[in-house]
Amino acid sequence: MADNELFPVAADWAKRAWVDAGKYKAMYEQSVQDPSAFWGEQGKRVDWIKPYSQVKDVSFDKADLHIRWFADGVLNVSANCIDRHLPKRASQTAIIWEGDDPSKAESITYQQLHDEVCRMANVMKAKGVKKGDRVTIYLPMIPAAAYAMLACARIGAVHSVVFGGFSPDSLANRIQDCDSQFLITADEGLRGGRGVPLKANADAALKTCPNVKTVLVVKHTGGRIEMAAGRDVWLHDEAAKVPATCAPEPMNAEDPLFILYTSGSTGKPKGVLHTSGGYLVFASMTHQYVFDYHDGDIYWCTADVGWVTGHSYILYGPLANGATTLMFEGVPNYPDASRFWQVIDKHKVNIFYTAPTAIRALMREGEAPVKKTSRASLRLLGSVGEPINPEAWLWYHRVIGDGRCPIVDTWWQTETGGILITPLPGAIDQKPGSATLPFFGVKPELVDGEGKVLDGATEGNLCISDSWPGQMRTVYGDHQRFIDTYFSTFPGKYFTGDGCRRDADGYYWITGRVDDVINVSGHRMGTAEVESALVAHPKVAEAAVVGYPHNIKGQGIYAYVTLKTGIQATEELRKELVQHVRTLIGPIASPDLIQWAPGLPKTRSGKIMRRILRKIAENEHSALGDTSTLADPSVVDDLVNNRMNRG
Ligand code: 6R9
Repeated sequence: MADNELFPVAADWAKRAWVDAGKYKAMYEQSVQDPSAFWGEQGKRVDWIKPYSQVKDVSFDKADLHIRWFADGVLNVSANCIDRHLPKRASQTAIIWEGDDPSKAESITYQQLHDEVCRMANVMKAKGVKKGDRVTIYLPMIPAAAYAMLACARIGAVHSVVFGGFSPDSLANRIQDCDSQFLITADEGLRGGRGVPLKANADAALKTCPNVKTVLVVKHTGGRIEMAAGRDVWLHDEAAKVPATCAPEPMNAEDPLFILYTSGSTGKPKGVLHTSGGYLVFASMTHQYVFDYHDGDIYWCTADVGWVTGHSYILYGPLANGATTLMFEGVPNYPDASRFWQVIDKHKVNIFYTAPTAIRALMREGEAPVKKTSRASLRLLGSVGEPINPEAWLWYHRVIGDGRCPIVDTWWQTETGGILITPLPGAIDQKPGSATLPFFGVKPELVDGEGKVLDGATEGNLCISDSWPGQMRTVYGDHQRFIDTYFSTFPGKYFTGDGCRRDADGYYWITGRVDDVINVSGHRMGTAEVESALVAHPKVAEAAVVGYPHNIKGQGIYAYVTLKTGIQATEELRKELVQHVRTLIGPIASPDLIQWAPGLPKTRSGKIMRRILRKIAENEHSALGDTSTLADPSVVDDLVNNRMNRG
């Protein structure tokens, strides 16, 4: 794709949008020249119980690392997402819920949201949950998930949402890591017409979580489940006993709001910790400007609340802005490949935000399922989670948006809390495949392997050289790991783990992870996690996992497995290993391909040379590079000759 293929901002967009090109330049300049003045002003977009007098207090120096924003301010996030809208919006729809079953939908007004959140908050209080306690949420995409998160925010409890697709083991690890004693789950989830046994999974997880005292269960499908006496209670029973008002707890700006676990290149998933004030200011501001959100717009983000995109752009950003946000329980291809577009017509969606993997999967179905819908309400399209290939971008633009809607390709991470690099639709010309330019206050830098900052058109490791209010504050329970992971590779800078190219126009093109993290359908997966699941199988001696290009998922999971001596490599065992990984981590971690490896390429000091394994998986045998430093170069020939056909 030529760097100069431009989709310029349309004249009507420049006129109606919050920000046009001139304003972007002026605001961006101010935001990086004088961040304290800029954010001091922007911080006023949320309501403070006690206004802040300090704005930015940050050091990226690893000897004195600290990140504080609005540090002496006091606020409550749930009051900002609900109560302050009530005078004007009590009867406006806050959440449109669209069920997996197309005949099921609900509209929840801001008043109803208030009442439901207060009841759930009161139930939690009655069960002993206090400010600062961690609460784990393992729910499907139903309104109760939003109530649960906001109820935590209301009473100052710290939520940790665990994606409903994770296994009992993954759930248990996350409960143990933050020692949460309160779990909110549902009888079952529903996706594509099939039940997801959430309560049964939770029961299995809790076998190793003796500290969990209470499980609050939401009745959703009505499926049969076990209720443990003395531990498990139904939400509807408990909610009937408490009032529908609950005073919001005054919280310091730097009090934790939530923990969200995410995969890194090594070790167990990290508990990314976000705090209250800066996070909310950043989520709400980015939601308004990036999606050019105006009063009355119907906004739909298709993510799951189990991921950061669901936190910032289904819940906190939109609700802080008094928006109508759509929450979808189902999947793009159920009952058929037209579902997304039908939902858009049904609810007159104006702004639609999804992931490249969904676009590519739907693109494969052709234009017919799209063209039988009108999509006339659509004004803006968004993309998130992984690089969007220009072909998918152009299809999204031409077929879904009928050539009429700008596309915001938003680059960000769980760690960043909100969008950092993106076009603003009224200000920045788009190029298919580029996340374009930084948001206000964001200073990207590309550095080489030695940490030297590279200028002009170039390619390197993407770092951010100064803080923004939505930045994560620590890894829960392990501040040293926070420093080591993000601030040690390139001292004085936040290292994103992504590679990136900058073109002659200063546009950023994310090229993917440069560490051992792979991105499968927009979900982050640490190769180390999949490897440790594989080697936990009694027949496996050793395993190495890498990503490879996959047409729909972006990256697929390619596993090299060495079996223990005397174990037969059979098709059956291959299936067993896939199932084993699904059981230990969850379906998103299923290896797509498993290659039997009599040996793995290792250095003489015993390190697996992943670079070589990656090249073999990518089918780039000619680019294997120097293999002479390997302890046994002949293993490479075997791996190349027996490479799996990735189809
Ligand atoms: C929001 C989210 C973060 C990683 C990130 C990068 C990739 C996300 C992207 C993108 C290219 C985009 N990523 N958005 N790559 N273009 N627009 O996805 O958070 O789950 O933490 O993943 O996803 O590699 O480092 P998270």
